Amino acid sequence: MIKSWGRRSAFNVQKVLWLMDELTLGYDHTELGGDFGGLDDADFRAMNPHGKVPVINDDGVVVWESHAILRYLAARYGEGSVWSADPAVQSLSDRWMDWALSRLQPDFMDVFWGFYRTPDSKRNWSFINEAQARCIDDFRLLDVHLANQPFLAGDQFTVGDIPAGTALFRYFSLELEHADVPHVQAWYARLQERPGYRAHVMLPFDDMKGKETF
Ligand SMILES: N[C@@H](CCC(=O)N[C@@H](CS)C(=O)NCC(=O)O)C(=O)O
Repeated sequence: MIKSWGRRSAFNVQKVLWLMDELTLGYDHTELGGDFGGLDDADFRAMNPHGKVPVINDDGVVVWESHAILRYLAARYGEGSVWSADPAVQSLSDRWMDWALSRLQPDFMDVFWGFYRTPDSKRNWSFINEAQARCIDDFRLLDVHLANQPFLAGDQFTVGDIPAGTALFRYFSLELEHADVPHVQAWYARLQERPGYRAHVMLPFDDMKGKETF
């Protein structure tokens, strides 16, 4: 059985747990990091020298970095459903995974940390507003793409929907002005129909409000 580590409140951990549900994989999950601690334990560092979650161990194959884990699991267990063996087809997912990691996620994290995880009295509104504007641009770009197809790689849900999709719940939950993006909203509604999304991504996060540490 696959073993996985990481606090369930962590955005990057949620991506992995959601995919494992999509693939109906059995797994044994241990909460680690944040208030659970354990990131500096020798056993954990031996698996991931960076001391970050998520990490998985699939019958001796240890993988860290959330998108490396997504690709490993999808390629091993999801060919024909969330993964394609055809590099051209798979690239339709891959580009959105990499875009989410390099663009959307940092932009949204600036909003999330700057606004939600910073106590009111310490908020830097010019920083938040600037990050907000970047997020709105990102979501508008997604909106144009999703105007012609229900999922990021085409007609079917794939692993490519997971990274950007994970950002939607917290983004649309924040009491801030949001981008007017009907096609992204429709995609968000489609994702909410998926049990793995509801179970692992749509989790209350109010305990993080004003909390400046992991
Ligand atoms: N790029 C890495 C980032 C890993 C990362 O920064 N993980 C955070 C949680 S999202 C972490 O371990 N933080 C320390 C903690 O939770 O205590 C990935 O995608 O896996």
